[in-house]
Amino acid sequence: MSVHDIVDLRSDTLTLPTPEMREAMARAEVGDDVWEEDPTVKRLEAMAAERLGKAAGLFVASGTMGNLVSVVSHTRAGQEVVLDLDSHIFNYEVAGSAVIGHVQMHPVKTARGFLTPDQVREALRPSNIHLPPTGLVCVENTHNRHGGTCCTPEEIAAVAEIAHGAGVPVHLDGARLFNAAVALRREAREFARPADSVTFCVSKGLAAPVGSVVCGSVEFIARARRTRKMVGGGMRQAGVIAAAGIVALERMVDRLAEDHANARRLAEGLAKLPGLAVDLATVQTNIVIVRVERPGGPAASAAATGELVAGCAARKVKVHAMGPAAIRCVTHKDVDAEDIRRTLEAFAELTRRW
Ligand code: TLP
Repeated sequence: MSVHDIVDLRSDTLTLPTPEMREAMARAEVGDDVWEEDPTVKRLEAMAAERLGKAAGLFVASGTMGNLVSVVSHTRAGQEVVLDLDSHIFNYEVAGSAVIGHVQMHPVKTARGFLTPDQVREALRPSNIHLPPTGLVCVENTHNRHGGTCCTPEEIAAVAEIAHGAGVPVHLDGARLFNAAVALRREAREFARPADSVTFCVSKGLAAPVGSVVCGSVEFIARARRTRKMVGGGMRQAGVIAAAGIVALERMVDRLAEDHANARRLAEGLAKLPGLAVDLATVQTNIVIVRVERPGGPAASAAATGELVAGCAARKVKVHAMGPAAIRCVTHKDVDAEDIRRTLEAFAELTRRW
């Protein structure tokens, strides 16, 4: 029997805080963090920086805020940011970097969500009076829209070498960096080493209710702290939420392997059903993207996608439509093996007569 009434696979952001997190939150020692006097926030920042091998950390409200603060702190108005076409920063951050930072995005189409060194070399602008100077290169790991794919520390290093050779810094959107670390059995700091700044989220698979941490050099984090204040992210007794982030880092990283195993089981089951396609090579972590390929062309597939999402919801399984003919399922600590079985059963029932 599943312990969950509803199986919610829409995102790992839906994870609920653990009892230990609630306890830590209730007991957290706090102060005013804008005055840099919250000991719990400082502890989370120091712990995060240490895990990522950086000199300093900055607690921010969300992954979006971490990326915004990083982009704005690295660049000046009129510069260009080179990044993958499917990246979260380009697609899902409400053009914040353009609105607040006055930078232009230079998106590049990639195969697995990761820029190659050659693509970076090609995208960097030469010095020419007509051109916007390149101010930053961004990398995303794991990659959300490509289905939780991971790149290796060596791949990030190869890209950073080109960027740094041109005097351009690198930001890593590591919202799910610990998923990549667990999947590839590498240390988080290995991925962080080539990057000048890294954002990771405690609010996704690590199950804290709120927050992300930006890590980088002392000088960069001082700038980022000012930018965070500018965007309204200076929080006061934020130790109440940072306390859960500490538990997330201490206790929730290793268990991500369970989420990956559940995602794999789900992906393999879905791939066998009629009219559904899953590229199993992309299922490296906790995200499964299912393409709906119903005979009758794109319109039939789009209609079938809506029917599947609604049909799953009617069976108490929540999944997320991603684009016109794809569904995203994300595993996390509030989804167990029995929930995966229920999900496969729902999809099997709905596709039986396809
Ligand atoms: N992604 C969310 C949605 O915004 C799509 C999700 O449910 O997956 N970088 C990456 C790679 C992300 O996937 C996300 C969140 C963020 C940044 C932003 O983090 P938040 O939601 O904390 O602002």
